[in-house]
Amino acid sequence: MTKIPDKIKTRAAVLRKELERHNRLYYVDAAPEISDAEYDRRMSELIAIEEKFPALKTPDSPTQRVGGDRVEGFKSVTHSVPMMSLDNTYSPEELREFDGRVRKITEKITYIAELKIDGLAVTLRYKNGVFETGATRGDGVRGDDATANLRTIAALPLKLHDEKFNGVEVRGEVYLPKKQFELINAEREREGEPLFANPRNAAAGTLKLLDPKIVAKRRLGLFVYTLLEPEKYGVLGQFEALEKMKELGFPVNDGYRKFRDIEEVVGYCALMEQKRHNLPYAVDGMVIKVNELDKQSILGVTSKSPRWAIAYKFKAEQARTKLKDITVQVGRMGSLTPVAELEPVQLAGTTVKRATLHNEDEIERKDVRIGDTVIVEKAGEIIPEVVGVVMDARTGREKKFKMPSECPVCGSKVVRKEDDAITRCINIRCMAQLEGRIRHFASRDAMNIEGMGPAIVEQLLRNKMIKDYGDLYSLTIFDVANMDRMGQKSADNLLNEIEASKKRDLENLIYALGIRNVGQHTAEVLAENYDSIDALAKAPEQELTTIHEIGAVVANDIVEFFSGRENREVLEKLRAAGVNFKRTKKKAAKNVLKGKVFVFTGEMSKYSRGEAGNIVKSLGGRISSSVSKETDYVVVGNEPGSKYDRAVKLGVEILNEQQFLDMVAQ
Ligand code: 3BA
Repeated sequence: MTKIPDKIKTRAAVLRKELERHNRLYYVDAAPEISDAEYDRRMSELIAIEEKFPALKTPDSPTQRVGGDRVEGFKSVTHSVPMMSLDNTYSPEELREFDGRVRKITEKITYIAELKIDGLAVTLRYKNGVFETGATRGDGVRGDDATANLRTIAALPLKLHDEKFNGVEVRGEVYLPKKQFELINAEREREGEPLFANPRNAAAGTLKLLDPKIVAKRRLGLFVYTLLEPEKYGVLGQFEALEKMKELGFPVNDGYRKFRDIEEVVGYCALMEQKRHNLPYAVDGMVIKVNELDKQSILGVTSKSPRWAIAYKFKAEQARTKLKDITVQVGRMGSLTPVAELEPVQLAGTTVKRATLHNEDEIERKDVRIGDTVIVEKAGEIIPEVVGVVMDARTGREKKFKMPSECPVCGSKVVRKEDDAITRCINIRCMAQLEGRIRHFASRDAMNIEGMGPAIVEQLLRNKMIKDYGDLYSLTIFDVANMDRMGQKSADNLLNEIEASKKRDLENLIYALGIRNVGQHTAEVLAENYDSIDALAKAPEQELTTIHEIGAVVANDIVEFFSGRENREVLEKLRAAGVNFKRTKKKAAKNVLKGKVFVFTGEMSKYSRGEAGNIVKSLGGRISSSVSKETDYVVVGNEPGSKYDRAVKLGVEILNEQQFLDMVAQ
């Protein structure tokens, strides 16, 4: 029996208590104090300790929680058979060419035409008729384990109708119904979060969420279309495979049809192209497959896609309408975007009144003028685009557009740098930017000031109650209670939220500052390398670039940010208000791997790369993707790649999985 060092016992106890508290804050109080990434990091650390000293694995440990499920993270999994991709075609002519290629190699075939669901490919495994694991396609060879999130999909059978086939694997598409997509985007708009461009991105984003409870609320859908090891079921073709999967209880989209002739396929594609807008989910084309399995094997595969299948992509839907005016929108980073104000027109099931014109050069290139009749297009995206002008409809009375020389929001001079297509307002006190900056500061992964919605920020700025985010901390109950539609209780809540935000972690504050090119991940890296805002503000550019993952551009942006007089003033306001500028002590104390560079190669049995990486980072170490003289350790799992050879050659210390686990557990 290994003796457990006291240090480890204490650490495990502290982690357990902390994790339980954060779990409660997250699920019960809906008021998390740390980011999901930070939570995962602490959880990984506890898991690592418990693996090393199983005696510490008590039934009440948060690692043993079932249902909480945030434990899982996203392990990477290697697919049993690689998930291929599909070649695309865009015209009936290309479909006929596909048919020609197929018939040159084999004959007496039939085709199955299926709807091409605009979603995310997944693979699902069942053991003894029970859903076991599911993963996303990833790069085709390896994907992310998404079991907990997939389990929330109502259409996904947890138990099959027939249990006699042990080891069933099917593949299909997870999608977000159009209606859900609109609801989610409407909510994101209210919260001031960036919108999803299309249902596919929204589905992908949803499957990546850490909390299956939120995933469940999004109501994802599922259709399957591939049955692996079909011979096991005695099916001879794709048609029978689809029928078999239905029998087993899987959701199969009923748009599939069998045809003998490519002309029939072309006709069916044209029909569905018309009908697709009546469907409750997005369909971006058709998939045409040779039905017979023996013929499929004869046709074989190329390096990335089967020769027996092809996708036929629908054209983006277009409409013709009149361009009444061109207005200019100022984005939250100061970019000026020309927007087409249109005579309302029906397009892909919605009314379109505005469309983007991207930038000055695009307007020039397409020669778009005010008063033109234009073609607008919507390719599954939410923001339609002006793709061209109907030149025949031109009268000569149309007016050319000129980009304003002043910002339409603040009136200060705008600049367009050479080799930049975008015109920008560079006044950091510009309302358009200010609103964005403050909303960003208050957002969930930054200072997480709940209740600081767009309407509130807009009012604070309009009434000149704040000039920057530093002023948020001097708001009084009188200021807040006097705002429109603000009761005493919500005023109290908002002030409490602002007060609570003073205790956020260093990484949240760094992210909240809105330094150009410093996203959440970079902010984390910086917080791991510097103890405080002051240390970061003093860091020379040269030193910053030596940090792994911080490049020259980011280093420059950071130095520039902290050298700006106005920014410094705002920082002083934050300091005076008592906002936490320092990394919490605990984190500093566990920097046992400080400065050590790790490279992973091969597969480990206990952790995915991401998890192992998080452990290293949580202990102050760094991860690199390639072996060099600067590498301190190469951790070698099963089937290591060339990195192993390189480590041997360079004489870098090599650890096996157990040695690595021992190292991180001490
Ligand atoms: N059928 C997507 N791939 C599909 C199995 C092949 C295939 C798709 C399909 C390769 C859809 C590529 C990713 C992948 C499973 C690999 C469909 C759809 N068939 N109906 C021929 O509806 N989007 N996508 N998925 N294996």
